Amino acid sequence: MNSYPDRAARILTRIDHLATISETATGITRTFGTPAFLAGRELVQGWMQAAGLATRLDAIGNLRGRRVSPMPGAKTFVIGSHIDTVVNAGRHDGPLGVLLGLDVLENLGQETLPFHLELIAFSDEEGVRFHTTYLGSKVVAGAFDTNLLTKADATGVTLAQALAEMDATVSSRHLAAIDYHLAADAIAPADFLGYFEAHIEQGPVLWGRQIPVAVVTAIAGQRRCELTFRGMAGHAGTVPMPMRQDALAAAAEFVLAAEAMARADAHGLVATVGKLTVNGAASNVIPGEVRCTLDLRAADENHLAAAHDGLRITAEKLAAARGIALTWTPVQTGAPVTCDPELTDLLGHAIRDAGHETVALVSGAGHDAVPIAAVAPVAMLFIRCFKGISHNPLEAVEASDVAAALDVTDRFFAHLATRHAITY
Ligand code: HGY
Ligand code: MN
Ligand code: MN
Repeated sequence: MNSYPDRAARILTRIDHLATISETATGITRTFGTPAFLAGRELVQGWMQAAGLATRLDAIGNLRGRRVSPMPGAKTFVIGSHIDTVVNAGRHDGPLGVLLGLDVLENLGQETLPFHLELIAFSDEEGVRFHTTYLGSKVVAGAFDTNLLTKADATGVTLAQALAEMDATVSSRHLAAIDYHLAADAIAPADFLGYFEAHIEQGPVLWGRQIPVAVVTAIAGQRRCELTFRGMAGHAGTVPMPMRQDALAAAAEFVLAAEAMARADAHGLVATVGKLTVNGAASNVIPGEVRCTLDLRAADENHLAAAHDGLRITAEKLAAARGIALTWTPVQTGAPVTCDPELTDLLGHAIRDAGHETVALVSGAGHDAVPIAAVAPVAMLFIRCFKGISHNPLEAVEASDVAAALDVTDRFFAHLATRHAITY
């Protein structure tokens, strides 16, 4: 068997190779369905096929490789993460979980598993292009809303058109029945034994405590909204201040109100305005229309709902006081998710066996485990990352932490195989 340091080194070499593929001349950006995304997926598919996995691309563009069990009645256990990225991304967010999963499959040897083991590289977890996350894992979970097929990206291309463009081999007949194919790509709950995802923590706890890995007990809920502030464009030199309906000043007041509310919160609420666009922007024009996003997260659903509703009231009041019309559009609502206690306990057991302290964390970041948790037990392993930095080119991991994660994951699947071998 290859040593954990050697296996970790090869994973990181592959991550570096994948990171050279981007939509942009500098940095890493591979959003759903773009040529760079397709090239990156093709690279990973080649590695999966070289490992002897039978691979396929499903109707939403997920890359899937399966190790079939000969056991009668075997169910499917999925290991995976995503291969799409945010803009100017780090290189580990997603690919580390996919390539660690591939390495675990490659090093399983010839032993017979009592379940099918399917590696999935999900096609769209970040939701950058179509502003709705988990497209890939929602299909696998049987939770894909076909109304999303009409969602358009910034250039007006719909998701359905993007799917047609992504895979030239897809026939018009296939597209005509895309609803059927998307539904057929789900793993039925009765056959879905469970899901495991390894992912960088994307937070500062493990870095601060100098611990390589942690179990994830829950994933925070999310509220994503789009806001439009409509005032009155005007001449920057002639309109007296009291007469202005400055949409950008209103949006700026909202951004600071959202930040102040989250800073004052005692239950871990976080609020982010990640995108803000001034329509018709010019230095000598009073902004007439501004659009921005809002991303709210909290571990408790009621607390999240109360924060969302409270902030919306604040926004409406500050807009009215400025003579600004506000449109508040919910984009995505995701309830908090609890990881499966049994699987998580098994993972904690594997961490202790590997000689590490068992730390339990709640994830502020969303993951493909979120939609899957509705139909199957999920477990997640966090891996320490440099100062907790993510969604940033500075994202980095230590090879020794990847080696530790491999050791833990091998043990986790050994425990899982033992447990399910008994039940057959
Ligand atoms: O936004 C998130 O939580 C994740 O990176 N999709
Ligand atoms: Mn991720
Ligand atoms: Mn991410």
